[in-house]
Amino acid sequence: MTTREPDQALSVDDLKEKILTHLHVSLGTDRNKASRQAWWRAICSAVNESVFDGLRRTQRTHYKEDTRAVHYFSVEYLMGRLLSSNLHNLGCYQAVADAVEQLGLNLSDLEEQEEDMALGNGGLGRLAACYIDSLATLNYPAVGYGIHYEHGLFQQTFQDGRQIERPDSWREYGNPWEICRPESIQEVAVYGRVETQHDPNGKMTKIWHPGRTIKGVPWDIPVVGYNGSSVNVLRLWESRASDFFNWDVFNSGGYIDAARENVEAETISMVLYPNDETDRGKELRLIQQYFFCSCSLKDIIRRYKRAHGDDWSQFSEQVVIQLNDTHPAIAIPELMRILVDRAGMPWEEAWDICTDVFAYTNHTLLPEALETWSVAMLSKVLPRHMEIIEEIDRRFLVEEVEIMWPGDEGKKRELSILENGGHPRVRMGHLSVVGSFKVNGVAAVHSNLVKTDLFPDMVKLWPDKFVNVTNGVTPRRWIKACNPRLATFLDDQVGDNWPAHLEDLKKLKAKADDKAVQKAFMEIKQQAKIDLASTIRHLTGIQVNPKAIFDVQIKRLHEYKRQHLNLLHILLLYRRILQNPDYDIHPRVFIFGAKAAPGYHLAKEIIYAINKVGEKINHDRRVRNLIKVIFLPNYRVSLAEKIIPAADVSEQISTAGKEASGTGNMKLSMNGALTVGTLDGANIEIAEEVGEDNIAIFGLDVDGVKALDRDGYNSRDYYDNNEELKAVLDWLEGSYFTPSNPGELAIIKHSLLDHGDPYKVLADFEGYVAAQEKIDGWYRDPSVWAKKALINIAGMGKFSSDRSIQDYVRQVWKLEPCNIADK
Ligand code: 26Q
Repeated sequence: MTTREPDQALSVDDLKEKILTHLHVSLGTDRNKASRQAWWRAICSAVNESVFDGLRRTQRTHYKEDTRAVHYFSVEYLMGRLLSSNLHNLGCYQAVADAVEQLGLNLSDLEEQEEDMALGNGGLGRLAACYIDSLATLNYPAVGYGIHYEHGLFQQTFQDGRQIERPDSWREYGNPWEICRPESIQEVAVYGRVETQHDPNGKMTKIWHPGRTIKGVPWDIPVVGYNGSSVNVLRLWESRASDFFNWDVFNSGGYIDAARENVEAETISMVLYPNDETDRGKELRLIQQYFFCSCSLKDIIRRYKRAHGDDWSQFSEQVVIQLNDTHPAIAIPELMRILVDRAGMPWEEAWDICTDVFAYTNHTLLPEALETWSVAMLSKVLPRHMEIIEEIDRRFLVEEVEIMWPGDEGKKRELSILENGGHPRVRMGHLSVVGSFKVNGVAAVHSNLVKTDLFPDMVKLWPDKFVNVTNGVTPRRWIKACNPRLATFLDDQVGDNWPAHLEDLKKLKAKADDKAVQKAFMEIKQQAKIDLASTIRHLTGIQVNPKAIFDVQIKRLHEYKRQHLNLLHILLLYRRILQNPDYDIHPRVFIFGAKAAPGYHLAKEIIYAINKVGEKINHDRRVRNLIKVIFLPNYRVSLAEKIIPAADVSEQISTAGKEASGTGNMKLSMNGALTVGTLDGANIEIAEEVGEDNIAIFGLDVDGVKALDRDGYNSRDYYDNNEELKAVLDWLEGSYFTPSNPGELAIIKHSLLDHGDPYKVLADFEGYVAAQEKIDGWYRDPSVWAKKALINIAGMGKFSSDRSIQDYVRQVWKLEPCNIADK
């Protein structure tokens, strides 16, 4: 399996031999008794021969050439499974599949042995994973930095329709993809106090006497680029008790205390926070963020010093750090601390370096999601950083704000990094904007709102700082690996360069009218739906009709994403079917996948409601199988890979202005699903690419939402004026869906009528129903449908994460690609 010259790749026989050898020498077992788990591991070990060699050559080349590199800082990476994607990127998927088959096994079956690496919540974490794939594919020197959580995002099951969370232990029995690097351990300090000293010249120095130190142990996960040239690394830090630690206290009380503190140190990287309101502002989360930022910065500086010694003058030419939201923003004062306190650099010089190194991506406008930390807590956990943040703020207000708006105290209050009040807080978004040379949103509309609504005055100070980089997804995982039939079809239609040049898909547009092409596409979709139907049967016991429209909403559960709008439409169809035995629609299967944050009560009630309504509908013979409702448990990357190829309809129905971009919208459209969507996030750009005849847009746009907010929105008006809407909302209140607990679903009605319907569900209901009717009409003519689906695929070139990465490189990172040497 050489990664460079696929034509000289190992033969199937060689692969068989390698797999068997690893079964023997790495797993210590034999083909007669090997478990599937052992076979899977043997395959991984065989693949790793190429992966690790590519990693070595890449690191050697980057070191020799002393290249500028991007360092992607993210508290989340949703990598999913790695075997299939590594095999595809190495160009040896088919050869390994053949080898495995000759060994009497099936590669797809064995892939199911792999636990998802679910070190993230949703879009932001999956975006990081797509971006490191593209960076390696495009040969850009890059390192992903993050946290080596012991437990990833919770696993979800349903009990009587309610979400139950269980721990996720993705590496309980070891993970073949990661390499521990004890030679690169870092020490990180927290707590303690700051001492101010003055030297004889009157120069003030600050000495932080930490309360505790923690060890950061790096685990490297190789990231294989498509076509296997670069193999970059994802470096994740695990916390351990420091070696400095006082184990040798001989009295027993001290020993027990020492053991307890060790446990606390190891808690830091124990679990991923599930994006929960109730977790905001938690001390452990702050320590997690600081822990990985400090380890990563020290790692970057160690590597820099190896080439440049104590000469800092080239640092910002060699290093750029991308902050994936504000979660790693504490890296800004940490770099200042290292430069000023440790390297003895004057403040101004250190600040110039910082503001040449950091760039910040914003992923949300929702006020409740904007991170702030209490000054009290920051002062306790990171006393020196709190002082540095205050100094950054002081200088910012004097040197920038006062110059632009002299004497304007209101402006200072609005722009200050510190939010003053009884309990002052640090606004991490403000800190990130002040400390970065570029700030970007993740879709055109979102980037504009970042400028107009979130940081309007920062834009006046630094108009060129704000840019847009529309999100993208890797077509390797999201078409080639997850939908092999479609991939082969695309190879035939547009040539096989599309995985690395997704714009090639536009050649498909000219063929969208071709009946034979349409038929081939519809057969591929049909096969994928048959596969998914069997997965659904397996996971839920429910039989669905693969000829029905597969209507998919897969994403985290949140009111702004409006899964309950989808539910209201389902209820409307159910009611129409019951009221009119001749009611005619094409059969539809509504498929949901979503986890709710454990402390988000209403989100969990929406899951419960969908499950209860589904139970009723799925068992009601009067429905004549016209509609089915399926909520697949434990939505995650590997389940998305099974659902997306089978989707006919993609639900992207967030309130306009709330979904920064969305990325599932792109994955679904790439796989030939038609979008029912609002003019929000990247939906707007998808609509531009595919044309308005090929997407079902409905509802308020951003200005419409703002106008309602301005003029006063009364959801009751919609309830009173739409008889069907009223009927379905009232239906939720009774005992129809929850006979043993009447009124259990009323909370949804109340949130929409009595609590102001903050996400304008009722305002968009009528438009949504009309859009769904349009979809139903289109589906009735397979040729009309196939043409629209093909035009969707043809229009997805823009949404490759390769294009996003090129946008970052040109607008922000200024990197050069680096070819990897053969030796
Ligand atoms: C914050 C505080 C405490 C605990 C957790 C968090 C937390 C964790 C994760 C806050 C936010 C997140 C994740 C946000 C996210 O996934 N945003 C999505 O980012 C995608 C990639 O840009 C966009 O496509 C989505 O629109 C956006 O919602």
